[in-house]
Amino acid sequence: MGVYEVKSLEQYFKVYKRSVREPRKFWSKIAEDFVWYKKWDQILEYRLEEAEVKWFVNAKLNITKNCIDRHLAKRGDKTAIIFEPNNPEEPAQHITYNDLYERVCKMANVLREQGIEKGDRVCIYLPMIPELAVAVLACARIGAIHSVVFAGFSSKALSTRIQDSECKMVITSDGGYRGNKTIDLKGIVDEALEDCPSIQSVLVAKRTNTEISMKEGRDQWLQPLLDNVSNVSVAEVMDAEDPLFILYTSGSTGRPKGMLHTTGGYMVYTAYTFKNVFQYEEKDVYWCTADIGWITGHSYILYGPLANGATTVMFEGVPSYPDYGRFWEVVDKHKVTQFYTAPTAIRALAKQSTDWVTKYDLSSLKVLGSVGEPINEEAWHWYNDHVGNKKCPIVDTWWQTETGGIMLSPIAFSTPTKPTYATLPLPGVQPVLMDDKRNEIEGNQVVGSLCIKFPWPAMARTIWGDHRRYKETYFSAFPGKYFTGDGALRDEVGYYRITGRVDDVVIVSGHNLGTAPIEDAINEHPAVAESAIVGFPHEIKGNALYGFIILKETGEARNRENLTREINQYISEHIGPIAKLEKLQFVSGLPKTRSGKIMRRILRKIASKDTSNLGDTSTLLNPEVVSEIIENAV
Ligand code: 6R9
Repeated sequence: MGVYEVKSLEQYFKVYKRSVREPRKFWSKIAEDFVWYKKWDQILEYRLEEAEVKWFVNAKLNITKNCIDRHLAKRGDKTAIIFEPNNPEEPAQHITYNDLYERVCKMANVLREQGIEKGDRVCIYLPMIPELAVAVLACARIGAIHSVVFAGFSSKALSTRIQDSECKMVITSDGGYRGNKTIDLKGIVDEALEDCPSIQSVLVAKRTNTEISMKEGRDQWLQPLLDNVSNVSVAEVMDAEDPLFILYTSGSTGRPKGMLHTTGGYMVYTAYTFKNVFQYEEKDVYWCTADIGWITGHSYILYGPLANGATTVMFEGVPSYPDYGRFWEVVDKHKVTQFYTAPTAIRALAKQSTDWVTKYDLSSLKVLGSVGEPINEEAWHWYNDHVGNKKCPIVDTWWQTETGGIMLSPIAFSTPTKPTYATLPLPGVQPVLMDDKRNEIEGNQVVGSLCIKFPWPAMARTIWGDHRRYKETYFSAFPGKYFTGDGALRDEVGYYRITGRVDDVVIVSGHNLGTAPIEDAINEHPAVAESAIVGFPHEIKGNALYGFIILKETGEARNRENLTREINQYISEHIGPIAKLEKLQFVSGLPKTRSGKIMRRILRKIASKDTSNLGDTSTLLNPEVVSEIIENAV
């Protein structure tokens, strides 16, 4: 990957141009740096109209050879994974590349012994403990397709996902810790499996020592099986296009989509983007706070960092336990150099006193990252000022489960950052903005629907079992292009800013209003902690705006009428009077997905007084706020 490492803005532009002019040569050069059993016959074959893409055609490899084995000679004793437990009193574990090799080989042997073969689907429903990383990599080693389901999902959500991909096995644990809660994971699995005939066996890791029931002939404790297998295991020879994993996206409507990622392109892309965006160096300690149940964890806790021989932190807990200083305590303790988290976490922490931050020594930090949703200006500055001490570039990384890896982002130390902007496409990524008539919008200072017009190696290849849906969802709105579902603006120098999902645009009296900038304006009011704006039908204006607003504790005591007036004043000043709120409701929380995305679909229904069919709210992080919001709706 050394060839196209970016170390300055000038170099970025050079590398980027090359990647567009000769994408095949560009990616083949990068791919040279990996271990292949056999190299490709062709770099790329594609027909985007048909949603068909192949990278590194006929190449053979195993991704775990690249993430583990090849590091052993030079980095065998280097820490691959630092496991930081939920409870700060419990010692952290430093798992070296040698340890990881042994643990993955053993796990791979257990899976084989249990009858798992190449191509079989294995559902992994585990908390953020080392067994999760090991299970994922063990599947990859033997060519089984892992389907990790976030261990905060309900039994219903779990069984839907197991059924959809007809998994043969579930790997779970007796329980999981999350802050001061203990979650009965095995109980949830038992309930889910009442409805999953494809499952033949369940392996159970021990974490909480919770009393659980084991079903005879189906369930087994993992540890005794591991104790009885060899610590070497031959890696399966995989085709570059063999499936590596399925990951379900939270999709706001309809059935969850099982995005399928394949092996070769995904490996090359996640490794290259990790190295460049975060500028990882050999002695660095990198920490991404996501859960491995999300794409961010797949690509940037495990595969990308490990392919680079990095030290990656795996954190079991939550930012608020045992107190709001936990993130910073962990940064200090492990001397974290790159820290990658989500705006929702930043906003929650920014609500607390900065004493939680200043209490710890954060001087090890070099790069800060953001992912998952647009980062509002206020959160960006808080992150920059208080965490980065104005010395760490913030890489605002825009990408999706479907894209497999980061697409738009500053490259640390090269790309000048700009608050709320994901800035420029990474090398190899060709974004375009499209108008409603399906024309590409040229030039700068424009807004449109964000599409990608050329394939990149980590793109999802299909939706498991439903290629037609894949094609319809992503390749039909703008034929021949991948449609992201997001809107974006391109500023005067060509920087991109994601304005939110395209369906978050509300047309009020004929004006297109993105809800994100309005929320930004509102969030600048000192009494406001967070807000969500949706449209609802209005007799005269077509649509009007409904604001759901969470106040900071200090704001609670203030006169609500004055606040309403002031907030509208802020909107007027920042966006214009057209964007004023028709209705405003103060709420204690917003319905969010487990990955921290506001479920606007639900808010839209409430705002439209159509609460008859809210869909499945059980997978929300906080389903209880929904009834509170409905009760007090205006
Ligand atoms: C990686 C991940 C994808 C959607 C995406 C967009 C939003 C993610 C963002 C961002 C603005 C960023 N999103 N990163 N919006 N700025 N830096 O989050 O994948 O869970 O599939 O979500 O998240 O709307 O389309 P996923």
